Amino acid sequence: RIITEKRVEVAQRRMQVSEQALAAYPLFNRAVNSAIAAIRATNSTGVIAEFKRKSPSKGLINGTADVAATTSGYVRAGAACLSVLTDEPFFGGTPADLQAARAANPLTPILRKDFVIDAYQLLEAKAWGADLVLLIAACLSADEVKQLSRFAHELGLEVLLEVHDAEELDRTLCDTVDLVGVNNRNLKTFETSVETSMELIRQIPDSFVRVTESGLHDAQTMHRLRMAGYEAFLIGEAFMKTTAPELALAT
Ligand code: IGP
Repeated sequence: RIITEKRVEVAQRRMQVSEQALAAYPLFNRAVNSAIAAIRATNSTGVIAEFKRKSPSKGLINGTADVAATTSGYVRAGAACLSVLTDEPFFGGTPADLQAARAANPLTPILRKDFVIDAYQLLEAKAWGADLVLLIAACLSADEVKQLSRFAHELGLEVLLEVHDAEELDRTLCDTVDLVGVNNRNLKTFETSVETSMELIRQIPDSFVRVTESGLHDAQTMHRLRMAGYEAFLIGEAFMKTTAPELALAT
């Protein structure tokens, strides 16, 4: 259902803004900030801190947080990388959120968090100031992952491939992705279990930056995941549900 709606959404935006117009955006030719480099830097926390107003599983998480203040607070507190939702129907995100996060954090890598199904969205990501994009194995064929990740690389963007299980990993992992994220959230029940990450780590070569995603909220669990091989931790709700998300990572 999400994919069908995305196709309509992308077709509509493409009619308003052509590929040529995106390529003329001032940020389109900027040098990107490498998420791999930021995550692997000495002293990196490995935290990928997410700006997310609402979600299908939790409903409204935070309706008042300001994207520039929140993301720059994350960075001051040591986030290695930012993730900004641009999906409006399900997550309440907008292209303007990504652009505001970019303007507020010139040196930090930013992930465009959306359901990418079309190369046009990669041009948008570049034009809006993203440094990396998410490809979700559950939404894409192996060929699509390969083609989209190749095109992302041509644009200078890094690629985070998201998987939920061994089947998705076997089917879609290819050497044109840079980071591999294991989503602890079961998309059917919306429940999270870090055991998903613990089980799949063995099957992801350490040449990829291995990321554990969703349901993370305590240092002890993160330590366990780091010992298992995870270099990065994608965290949204635990920060956004507080009254001052810009301070949440520091505390
Ligand atoms: C963050 P959490 O439980 O900390 O808010 O999770 C992130 O992993 C989650 O927002 C997410 C997501 C996605 C959202 C993971 N994959 C794909 C939208 C689409």
